[in-house]
Amino acid sequence: APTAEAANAPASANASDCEFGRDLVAALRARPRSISPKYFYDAEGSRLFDRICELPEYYPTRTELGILQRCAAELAQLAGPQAEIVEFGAGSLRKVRLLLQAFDAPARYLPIDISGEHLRDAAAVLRREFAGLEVQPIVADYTQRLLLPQGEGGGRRIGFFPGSTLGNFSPEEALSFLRRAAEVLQGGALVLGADLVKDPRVLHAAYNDAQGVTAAFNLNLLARANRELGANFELQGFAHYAFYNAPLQRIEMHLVSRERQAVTVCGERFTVEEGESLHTENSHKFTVDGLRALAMRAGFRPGPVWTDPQRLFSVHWLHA
Ligand code: AVI
Repeated sequence: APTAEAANAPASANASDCEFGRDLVAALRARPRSISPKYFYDAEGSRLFDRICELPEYYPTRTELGILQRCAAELAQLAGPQAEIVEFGAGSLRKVRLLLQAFDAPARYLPIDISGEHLRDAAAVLRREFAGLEVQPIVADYTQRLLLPQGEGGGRRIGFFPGSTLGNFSPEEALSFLRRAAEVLQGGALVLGADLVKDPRVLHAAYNDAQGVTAAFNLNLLARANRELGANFELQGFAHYAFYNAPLQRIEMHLVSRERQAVTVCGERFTVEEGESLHTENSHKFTVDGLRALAMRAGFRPGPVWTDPQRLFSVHWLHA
């Protein structure tokens, strides 16, 4: 017989049905409230992120592309012939293309991504563009332990993790990701992009763009909950709030309630007070030395580092 609790449960949505529902309900119950930034990236969120990368204020994408263009020949030298490139995430065709073009007869490209659709598209484009390159997409969560297929050629295995996505992890998550990466890349290296600590005004502008694309990206989390979980968030009732937390060297993004309001998610009703926040993202910024020290703790031997003339962003070669 159903328990009293089960009998009272709403017929429509059930938090335990999906990870997003479960995590959002847990976030709304907790104090302070926070949720993983991975939930930004549904189709709409990924489209908004692509627009962020083109914004005049969002310097990381442009700057990293410029650095990669300038250091590609040196990366190719370090990698040697017939290297295998393992990309953690497959969101940056433009960036990996620079490596594939510069490397000496790259043998294989293994993009790892949670979205199979994203991977298929990326793989098809690169197969057409690079005849002779074996493209082997892997549908997996690269933050978990990975088993990669054995390399067949004699080349080195080179990991690629651009965009400073490492900065979206907590320090503990970053360390354990790097530890696992060092294991799977043993004998090869990791090419890692890391955004640098800088004038807070530059950072503030990058996450508070004039066109409001970053605000829409942040608010899309609530829109997504309305679409997927049957939640009833009033988007106008929440403000995008992003600031640089200097002691912790990170941009924090929050959604702050403009008024006292009630919301129902997965059949559970929550009250959100005026001024209360849901913490949606951290974007840690690094110093070159700090990043190298972190990489060493994870088992890498730091190699050359490249930056842009304004020292906004850095690209690291880390021997595994
Ligand atoms: C994906 N990641 C590195 C971006 C960042 O800058 O932390 C996500 C982002 N959030 C707001 N704007 C961009």
